[in-house]
Amino acid sequence: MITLALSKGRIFEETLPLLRAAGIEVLEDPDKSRKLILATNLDDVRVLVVRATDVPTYVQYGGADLGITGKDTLLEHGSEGLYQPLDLQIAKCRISVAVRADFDYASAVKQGSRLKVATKYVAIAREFFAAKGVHVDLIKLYGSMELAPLVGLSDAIVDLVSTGNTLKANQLVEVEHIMDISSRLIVNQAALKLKQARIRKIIDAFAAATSAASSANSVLALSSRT
Ligand code: PRT
Ligand code: MG
Repeated sequence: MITLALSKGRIFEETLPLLRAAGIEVLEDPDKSRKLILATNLDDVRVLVVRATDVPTYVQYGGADLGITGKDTLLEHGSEGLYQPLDLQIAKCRISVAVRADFDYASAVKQGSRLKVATKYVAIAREFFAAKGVHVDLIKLYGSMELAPLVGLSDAIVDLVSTGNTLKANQLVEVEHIMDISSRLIVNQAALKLKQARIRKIIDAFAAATSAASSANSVLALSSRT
């Protein structure tokens, strides 16, 4: 049996075409079913539906053989025991620093004052500000980071940005781009040894589908320029 851990929402949606390319069809829609283990068209492949932040944990401890997780989640969790063969180029976004439009971030950073930063990404934020030599007080939140500067909980947030609409709707502005984010395929290292042939086949099919999608995208980009 091959077990793949996925989170509901954007990663699930964007993974379906890759699974299809590997000949795998998930038989139930996780938004309609309450089941946490979903069958596929293949008797020896099943999908676990877990919280996005729990995907690396399931794969690390062998609850799942493979998983798909954002680079953001992986960096926060750490990648011990995990083999990362592929950047799937899905669920793309960036991780940024944002502040209230009326907050003078440049001076706050220059003056060496302590910056209060609210984030779910404590490890990423700590490393980023340490490299800049900026002193920060980190406040751990689990969601809706955008609220923190609005009510004075923090001066800044470190959060994911995709269209920028959430920041705009809350009168926040992006002041630093920390890094680009996309989702990665992760594999349990012991499972890779024990079930090598089967897992290799899935990795290869995902790799082929990912490179086909990226060349289709570059053709689109070229044709939209003419
Ligand atoms: O929702 P839940 O608490 O269960 O978990 P989660 O929020 O970690 O899961 P999910 O499904 O929302 O995100 C899973 C992964 O998708 C993340 O770990 C990222 O790798 C990736 N991803 C890509 C994003 C976004 N784009 C994104 N825009 N995850 C979250 N967002 C949020 C962001 O946090 C912000 O609140 O969307 C908002 C900003 O979007 P824009 O378009 O308004 O800029
Ligand atoms: Mg979410």
